[in-house]
Amino acid sequence: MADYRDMWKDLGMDLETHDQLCEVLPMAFTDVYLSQKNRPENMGYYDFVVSEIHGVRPAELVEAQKKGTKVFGTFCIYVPDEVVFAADAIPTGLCGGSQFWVPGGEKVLPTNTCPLIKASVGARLDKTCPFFRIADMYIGETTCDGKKKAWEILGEDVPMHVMDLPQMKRRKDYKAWAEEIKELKGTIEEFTGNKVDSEKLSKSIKLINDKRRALARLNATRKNKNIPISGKDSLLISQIAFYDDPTRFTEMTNTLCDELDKRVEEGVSVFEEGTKRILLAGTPLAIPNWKIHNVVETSGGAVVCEEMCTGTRYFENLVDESKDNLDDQIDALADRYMNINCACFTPNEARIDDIKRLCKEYNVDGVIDVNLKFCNLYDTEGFLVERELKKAGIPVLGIETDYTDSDVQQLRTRIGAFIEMLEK
Ligand code: BJ8
Repeated sequence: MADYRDMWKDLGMDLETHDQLCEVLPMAFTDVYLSQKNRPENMGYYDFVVSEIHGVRPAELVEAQKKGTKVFGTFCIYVPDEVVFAADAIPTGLCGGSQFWVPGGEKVLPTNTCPLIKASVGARLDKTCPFFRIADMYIGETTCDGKKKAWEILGEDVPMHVMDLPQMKRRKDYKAWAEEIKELKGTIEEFTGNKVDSEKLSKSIKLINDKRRALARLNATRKNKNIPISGKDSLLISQIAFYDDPTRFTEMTNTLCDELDKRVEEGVSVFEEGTKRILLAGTPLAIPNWKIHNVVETSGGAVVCEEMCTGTRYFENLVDESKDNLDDQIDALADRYMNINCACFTPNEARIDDIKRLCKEYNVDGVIDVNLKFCNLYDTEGFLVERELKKAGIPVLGIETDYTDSDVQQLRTRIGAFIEMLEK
């Protein structure tokens, strides 16, 4: 990575501790990613973004701030980026996916909190992630109890706006979410001093839809018999989508898709014929959490789809682009976002329908239902997911994991046995 120490210092980061993180990340990346064979050439862009993960994009955000642009940090895919961009501000995803940050979170949170929350809080309080330092305001949401309480702690350290996400999907809940989006718009307008009008919102709806289209195109290539890209690489792209500049990201992803389409035409696969096709369902995998993909793809399986927030929940369904006034556009945003099926909703049968549909679309041999330790929502919903998949004749394995490496061997044994069972 180039030298960004001055920027990190100006951001008030703990440089000494941050150096430790900078030492381990490239090793993990080399082991998991660069060791893969026959990767698409255009993965070079994403490799570069990761190699400069705490440099290039943070530097762009800092530059934008110098010109008066505000940066908003987000933690959940229900938060509409469109509204932030429409106020000439920049959103950036902040979910923490590294064990490195977990102890910092545990200083203020109960140990039995999910690692995603602990890492996110630790990254801020320990001052070891530039993105967490750069964001002028955080946008939280009331999805799970752990997050709700974490916002109160983070809110003592950084301006925080919390969106009240309904937990049912009745008509009145859609209306309530539209009201929350309006309130968010008001907060952002006040904080940035910029007005959101329907023209700007229309542009940002198109901007984010284009990103979704590119991701959908990428994922469509994974439906083929010959799989032109590994699950690991696809996951990396999803993770980068959360914080990269959307215009550039869309362009680079479409360029990659051109290469993947060509691979499909030529029958190129990164996996051997007969490799079992696995769908991962469950809790999100924030960067640099590549553990399960790595275990699956080094145990004779191919991850072909993620029914996750770092997967289909992020890019499926577009916002209606035909609306031309603010009220209708906000309703269209509410409609699209309320169609995401997170386990924080009840009832949530639509998520099970999604998984079954995805299994068909991606021609899946088996599902691994992944739960981040201490996520009660997905853990509990896992019972219904697994029961319904079994009923539908789809083999399923439920696993629980965290961000440590302590369970890798055990996961290898269980996932290896599952894949072997699929082969019989
Ligand atoms: S839409 S999955 S990003 S809430 S894993 S913090 S739910 S205890 S991340 Fe999530 Fe939005 Fe839902 Fe997606 Fe809580 Fe569970 Fe932790 Fe979670």
